[in-house]
Amino acid sequence: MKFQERDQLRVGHFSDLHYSPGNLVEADRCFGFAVDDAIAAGCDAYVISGDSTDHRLDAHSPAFSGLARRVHRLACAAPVLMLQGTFSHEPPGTLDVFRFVGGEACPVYVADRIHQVALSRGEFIASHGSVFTIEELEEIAETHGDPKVVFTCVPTVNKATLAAAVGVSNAATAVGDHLAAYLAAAGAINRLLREQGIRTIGVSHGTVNGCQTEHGVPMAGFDHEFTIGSLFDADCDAFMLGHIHRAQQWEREGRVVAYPGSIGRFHYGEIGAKGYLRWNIELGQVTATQMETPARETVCVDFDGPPDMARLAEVAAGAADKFVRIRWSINEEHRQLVDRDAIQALFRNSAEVKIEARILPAVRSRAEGISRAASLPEKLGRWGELAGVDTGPLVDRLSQLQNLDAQSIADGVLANLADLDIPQPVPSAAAMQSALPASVPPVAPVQKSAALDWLNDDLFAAEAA
Ligand SMILES: [Mn+2]
Repeated sequence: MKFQERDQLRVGHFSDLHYSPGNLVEADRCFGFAVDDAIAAGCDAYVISGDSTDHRLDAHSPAFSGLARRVHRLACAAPVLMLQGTFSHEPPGTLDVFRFVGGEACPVYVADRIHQVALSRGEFIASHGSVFTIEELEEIAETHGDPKVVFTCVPTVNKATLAAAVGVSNAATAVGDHLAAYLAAAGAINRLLREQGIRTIGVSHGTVNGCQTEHGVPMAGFDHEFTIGSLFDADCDAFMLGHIHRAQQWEREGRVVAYPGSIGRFHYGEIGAKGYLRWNIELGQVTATQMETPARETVCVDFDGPPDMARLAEVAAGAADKFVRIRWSINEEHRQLVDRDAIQALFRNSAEVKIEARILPAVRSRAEGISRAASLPEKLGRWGELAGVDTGPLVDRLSQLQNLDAQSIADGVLANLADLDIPQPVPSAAAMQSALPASVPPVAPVQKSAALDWLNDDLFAAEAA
């Protein structure tokens, strides 16, 4: 058999294919490339670690048949193991039909419960319980020959089922506790297998505490499925993970835990290369090499304010055939300043231009702290501070309004006007020319009295701005 011819075991590991009508072009270009590449490399087995589909798919959708065609192609070359992923992406039962997609040469095995499964002479033999018993392993050795690899499968855990068993408040952390206990139990069997020279592979779909998402966000918390420690406790040579769309791996004593990341780039702003993992599994010396897929290239430009057209022109020059997302935030009253058609024209050579404008509603904040001022003059003073207005003269007049009657105020104003020595009204230039002799010197233009500004100015101009 193929397995016995060489010491190393080569596995092609794909994950998070997210086939759907919307993702079909990207998913199929990338998965198609990966399948061809892995087959050309001559892998001994293939693993798809969850989220093969993006959501519930109709049987007649091109996305579903496209996925089936690729999986069938893999199964014509070597045995395939498909793991159940996130239920919202891959509703339970979605993978059932893939059991019939196996090639003439090799089966497709669907792992949708927590258990172990041996691959022996091209055939998958599952454990009855969650781990193999010694008796089961002996029986496999007798009837099928020594397994070349034993998989420990941990598909997505149904938290609702777990919540029913351990209570809602404990369910989040209980997932991690239960899985850690299971992985430790599987570790005992895996150590036995490794002693006999049998390769062991873990396959799961979930979040490792401390991993990093495709957006560069570290996942840290107590409600994640795994810790790196619990995964290494399973004592598998290789632990193949799905769920997180960014490729990353951890190594300990020649054993490796790794996410290949999603097969393609399904969202804007994802960092890191996309691909599948080519595993080379030798006892005590495991490597997982990322083989890059031709994922689409995205360009993201963000502006805090209206978009800078010069900068956009620069970006557009290097964005031919790329997927471009342009975002800006702009005040409501300035939203019309942005010429969307001009932006579309700049990026006419790009594969896609996605424009996301965030319109900031005009918020008129009231004078901060004004409510804490005790008296009206103090409130006026605070308003003046915030609005940059000298409130001195206003405070005087406020005091007059508060303390004097209307007649006294009017008398005071008139007395002030008399003191100011205001010139008489000036006749028009035409009237002056006809009525006066040519020798009369021109009258200087009247300066408006500074003291009268407060009567004419808009006192609330600053507030309304
Ligand atoms: Mn996914």
